[in-house]
Amino acid sequence: MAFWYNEIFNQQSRFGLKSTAKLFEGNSEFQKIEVLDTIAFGRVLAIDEIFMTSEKDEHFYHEMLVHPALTTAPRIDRVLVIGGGDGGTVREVLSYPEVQQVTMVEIDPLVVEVSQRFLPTIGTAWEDPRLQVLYQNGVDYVRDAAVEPFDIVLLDGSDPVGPSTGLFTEAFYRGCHRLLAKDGVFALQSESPILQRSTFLEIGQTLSGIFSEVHPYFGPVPIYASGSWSWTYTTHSVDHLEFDEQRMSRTEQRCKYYNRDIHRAAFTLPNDLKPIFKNGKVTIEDK
Ligand code: SPD
Repeated sequence: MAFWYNEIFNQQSRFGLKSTAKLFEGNSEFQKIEVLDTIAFGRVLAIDEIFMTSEKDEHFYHEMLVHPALTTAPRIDRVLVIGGGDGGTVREVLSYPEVQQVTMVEIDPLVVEVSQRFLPTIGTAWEDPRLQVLYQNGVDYVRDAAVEPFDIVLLDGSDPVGPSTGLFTEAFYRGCHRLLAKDGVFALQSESPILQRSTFLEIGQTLSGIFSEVHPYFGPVPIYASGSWSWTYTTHSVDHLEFDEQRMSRTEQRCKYYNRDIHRAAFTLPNDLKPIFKNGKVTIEDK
């Protein structure tokens, strides 16, 4: 018997998916993990009753998190991914032959185990020898790891509740900055610019105290609150609109959503954000 599975957001809105089966439900030491079979989006991963990813819309989120940074950074040899336990982000990163090493730091082994079992079309790069998966809290890793700098740091976490709360703090962003090469790019998911506007703005404001340039960008993720999502690209020196032509032309041929026109359009600011994000600087008077 089909049933509705709802994500209730801040007790203010809800998004429901008609589901035909619950394929998995379990609790790790950190969170509740579920996999549903849904009519509209195929298999869906939910954590603490928040939609994380689905077979049919995951490409919007993963392509947009990864490719703006990887098509523009001067070097992409070493990449750090914090979170991303479903495997979609590292799959996109490892599509670049230039990438030599990817370190993925995921707090919850059960997310990876469940994703490998139930979402094999999302995590298709688990066996890539360039990938190292560490099960550790990302906050501790970026504070303590004694490693060579990374060319790219990507944050693929959940909303700022439960184990992800620490991923929205200045201390965490400073840790990412510590591990990033001087001419590197840090890109992160930065919540809905509509329903989580104050979180989205706070992320930009905090990053602007650490990095020289902060550029939010936007796109659809149909199963997330409001469907309208943001990511933020932050750097000291990289031009976010200047492509490595070879990387871009290969990437836009293989992606379902991302291409150079989407890239440019995604960084276009709506009128109400123009006074806040000017030339990579952030000025917030009223959230
Ligand atoms: N509102 C949900 C935000 C989740 C962002 N990360 C999802 C993980 C996909 N790899």
